[in-house]
Amino acid sequence: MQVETSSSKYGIKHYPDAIREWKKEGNYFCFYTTETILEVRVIADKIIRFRYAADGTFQRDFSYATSDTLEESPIVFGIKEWEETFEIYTDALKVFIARDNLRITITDKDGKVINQDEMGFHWQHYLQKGGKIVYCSKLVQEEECFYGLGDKPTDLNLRGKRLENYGTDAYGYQKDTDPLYRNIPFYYGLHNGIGYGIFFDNTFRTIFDFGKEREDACSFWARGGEMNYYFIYGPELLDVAASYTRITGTPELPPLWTLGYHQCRWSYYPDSRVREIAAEFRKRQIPCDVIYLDIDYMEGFRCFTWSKEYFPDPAGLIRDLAAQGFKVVVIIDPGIKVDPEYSIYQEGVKNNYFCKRADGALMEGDVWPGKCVFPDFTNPEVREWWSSLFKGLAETGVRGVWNDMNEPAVFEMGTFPEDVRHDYDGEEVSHRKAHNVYGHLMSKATAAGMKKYLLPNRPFLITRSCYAGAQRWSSVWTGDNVSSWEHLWLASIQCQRLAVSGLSFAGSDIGGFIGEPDGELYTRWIQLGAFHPLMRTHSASNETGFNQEPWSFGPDYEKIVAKFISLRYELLPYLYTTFWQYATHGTPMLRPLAFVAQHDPATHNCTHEFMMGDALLISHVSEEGMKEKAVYLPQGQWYYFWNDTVYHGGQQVTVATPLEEMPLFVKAGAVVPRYPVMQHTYETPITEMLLHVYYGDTITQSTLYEDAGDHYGYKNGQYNVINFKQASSTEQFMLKKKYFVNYETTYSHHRIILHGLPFKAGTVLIDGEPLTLTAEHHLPDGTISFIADRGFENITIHKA
Ligand code: MIG
Repeated sequence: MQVETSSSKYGIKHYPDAIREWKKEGNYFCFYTTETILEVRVIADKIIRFRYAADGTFQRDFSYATSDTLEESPIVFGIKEWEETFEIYTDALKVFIARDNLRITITDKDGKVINQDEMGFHWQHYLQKGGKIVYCSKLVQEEECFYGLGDKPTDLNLRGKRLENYGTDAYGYQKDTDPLYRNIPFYYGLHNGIGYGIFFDNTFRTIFDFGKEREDACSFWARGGEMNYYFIYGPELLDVAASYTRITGTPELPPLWTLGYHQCRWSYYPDSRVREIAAEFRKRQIPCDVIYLDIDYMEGFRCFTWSKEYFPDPAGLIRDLAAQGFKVVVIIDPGIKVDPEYSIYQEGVKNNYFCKRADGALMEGDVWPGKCVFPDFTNPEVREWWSSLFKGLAETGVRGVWNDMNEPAVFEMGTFPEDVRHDYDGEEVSHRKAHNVYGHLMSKATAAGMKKYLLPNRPFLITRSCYAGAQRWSSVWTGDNVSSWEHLWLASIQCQRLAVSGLSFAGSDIGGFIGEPDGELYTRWIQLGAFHPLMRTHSASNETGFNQEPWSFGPDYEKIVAKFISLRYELLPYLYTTFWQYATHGTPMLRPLAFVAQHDPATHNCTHEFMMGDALLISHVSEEGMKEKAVYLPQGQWYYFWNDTVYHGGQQVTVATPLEEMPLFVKAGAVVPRYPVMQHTYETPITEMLLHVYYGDTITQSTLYEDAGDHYGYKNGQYNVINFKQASSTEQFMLKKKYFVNYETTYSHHRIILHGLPFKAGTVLIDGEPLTLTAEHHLPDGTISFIADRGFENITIHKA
């Protein structure tokens, strides 16, 4: 019997009744009620997947989010039958399923509640549109905080908010605008020190309510499709993040140059202007690796063409730029101009590659080129074709592609009407189901093409819209933001949130896309951007003629901007190592404070501070005229980056914030690898790898990963992983190194720069060999600097 409880404009809600039968097959269990079936799949001891067939029939089990390499590998699991419940257990979890109504309670091994259904799964007929709306509601636990959901421009903790996913071209969005460009139906809960995650793998419009409608309920639903979610247990939030990334996939390593500085504008043209910009960087000695070409490089905005007037010789331009150390990234939109003379349009029409309306007419809409049609990227054959179109760009020398407008955005209509048909890999669905994966699959096909034609080089892709899992092939940016202080603050939150939503490789348009920043705002934004995985200045300045380059605000600002871009380049080995951790373990590169110290409630609502990697804590300045800033430091000891003052964590400290500094701290004990300053990656071979070692009196591990920075040798083992362990005391400094090395570096030695030694240094022993420190080893800033062979294994310094 289905129970009627509430009715709304959507109709009666249906709830499952009692379990009548169950079965076990391999690692999954099915529970049958009168109409509803629940499938519980044990993916790993901390990952459980729940699927509900509302009226007895499961839909095709198919996902654009999950990684092909996801293995279902539970070690220990089983089932127990209790009077009122079934209990499925693993090594880490107990899942109780109520016999009466299918409601779920998940506890840890000791019976502590992690997550519990309120009404649990229920559904209703979508009277206006057909199909079903599928819901799941959970109880909000005591003091529970919620995180995740991709690019939402709102406070980090989502408690009390309702948000939805339906990719939208949100030009000039503001705080709390929703939805934005990306669709990431994944959130975290944190209560009583326990962290978990829920990934609702459903591509229809999804809505999440974190105790807004009813304070004690957290619910999520979709306007179609199946209730299908992965429950992921931590208890550490960072482990939840890693497991989520295991489900939805990790990226390959990007080419090192993509971690350099990117300069973009709508638009740099003609070619002479691009050359000027490049020359300006080198003349002013401001490092830069990448220049972007926005839509004006094309002939009448036709994708895969070059304007004969503005770019008569693109290969020549790109070759000359390459000689100066620049890579070129070009934009490609989904809209294909309706033009019977245009080969891409012809091919697409001939082969039926473009999206159609329900009545069979082509889906036409206006975008930059005028009237356009749009490839159906949900069709695998169309993806193949699209990938093949990148051959020309790759041969011309283009090293990266920028996918825009793929929410999809259409002038006037906003996006496609819901009746548009999509192949959806053979399923034939309406736009309601395909909307949230349109840009996702466009970027997937683009990345596949670029990868194929750029081999042996690694490709680079940046996309505006995507669904969960796009980190496997793309980076993202936060879209059309505004030159305002509030937006600087939002950029920080959005990039942190993207990082914990699987998309670490993200950045904002530095300085703001819409409007004109002043020198102070631009400088503060560069400071933040220097610690974002993707560092790109971009602006819509072609309308106003305004310039947004590092030198646009006068020499005083330029000097500081150059200092931070240079620092970014010095930190490249650290950034690259952090990327490697993300690519191999799924650990987010940016870590909100709550993810670093979840047992400390003072971190739970912290929005303006985060860690980049294991060692650096950033608390950027996002207020005009700020002279000092209060920063909360988690437990432990922290060095102030600019002067090595040591602070004790677990408290708020205040530091001065002159424009040339931003609050930046290094975790005591850490080893931070640095390169000498370069104007672009591979400018000259690295002859010395600097190791900045921060004395600490607890045992601390640090890592340095290195490989060729391009190509795929690392997949055949050509890389080095060097682990440092500092185990110092108040009497003795001790650094040990353990390594796997299989890649020949260009440098033969390290320069050790030791910060904060609390005692007078006696003799240094490098693998037992004594080194007597002289005045020249003691630098004016208080550090001790000396050289050690690349192969050193331990360094000891006794108190004098
Ligand atoms: O409707 O290509 O977000 O970065 O410069 C505007 C022009 C289209 C929006 C992107 C922006 C890009 C711009 N595009």
